[in-house]
Amino acid sequence: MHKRTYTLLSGHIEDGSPTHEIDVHATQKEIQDFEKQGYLLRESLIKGDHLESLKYALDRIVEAEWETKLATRSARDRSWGFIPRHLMHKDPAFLDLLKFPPVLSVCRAMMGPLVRLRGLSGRVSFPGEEIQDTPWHQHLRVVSNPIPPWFSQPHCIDALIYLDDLNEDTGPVAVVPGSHAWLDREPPSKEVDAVESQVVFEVPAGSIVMVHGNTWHRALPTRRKKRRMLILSYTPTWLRKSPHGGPSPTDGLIAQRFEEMDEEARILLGHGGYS
Ligand SMILES: O=C(O)CCC(=O)C(=O)O
Ligand SMILES: [Fe+2]
Repeated sequence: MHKRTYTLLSGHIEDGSPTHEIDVHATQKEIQDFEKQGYLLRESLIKGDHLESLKYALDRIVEAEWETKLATRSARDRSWGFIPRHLMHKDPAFLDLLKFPPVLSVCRAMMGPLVRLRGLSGRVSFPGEEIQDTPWHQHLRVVSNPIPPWFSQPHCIDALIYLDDLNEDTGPVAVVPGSHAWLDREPPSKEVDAVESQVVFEVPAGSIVMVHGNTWHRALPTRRKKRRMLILSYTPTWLRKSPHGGPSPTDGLIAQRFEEMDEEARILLGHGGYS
């Protein structure tokens, strides 16, 4: 843990240049490595009751949405599994992750104080005839080739939060170190073969792998046991929320609680925080 201070250069604003002191839940070396490698592994960060409450909440959402999912689904040999979206709108255990310091403080250390939620979704994969894994992919697919002179490189940090142990039964996760900085190529489309220089993680439940949104990654197949994970994602305030899953619900938990939320929460939810 260390402190990092960022002062916003907004001196023309009457109350001066706001200074943000961040208690970063990582060492300086971890932050430097994250910048260079495009990923940061935090083992067993979520424990005990907190971990159980997240598993419980995700199981309830899977139960509630399962029928609709099955009804709209065609038979396939291979799929990503079940990806419930907009989780913060659906359960207080998820809304509580909005300001989760071990993730948020690292996002602010890397991207500055002005960050917002890009989304919180889940991924639940099951063993069975259909292979459930993901091909190589990256999350920020907005880079053009060649890079235009005034291209704004988007940054985003995705915390891959594992609620079950990752192993041969559930499926490890693989990332390619340094790939976040490759702006001239994309991951091999639809492929699942090993990529040279990949690292593969088998980690205990409650571990988090933070990745830059451009980092190439993939989940290996779930072979023998159900596997549950969450993706908690932040970008600078001036980027948009994730397009996946369509518009945010207007009648969920966030709509109900918005009036009583503080300014920090509102900014984190995409309301202001830039000029
Ligand atoms: O399940 C995992 O380990 C990663 C999932 C993933 O990359 C995704 O859903 O975008
Ligand atoms: Fe992903």
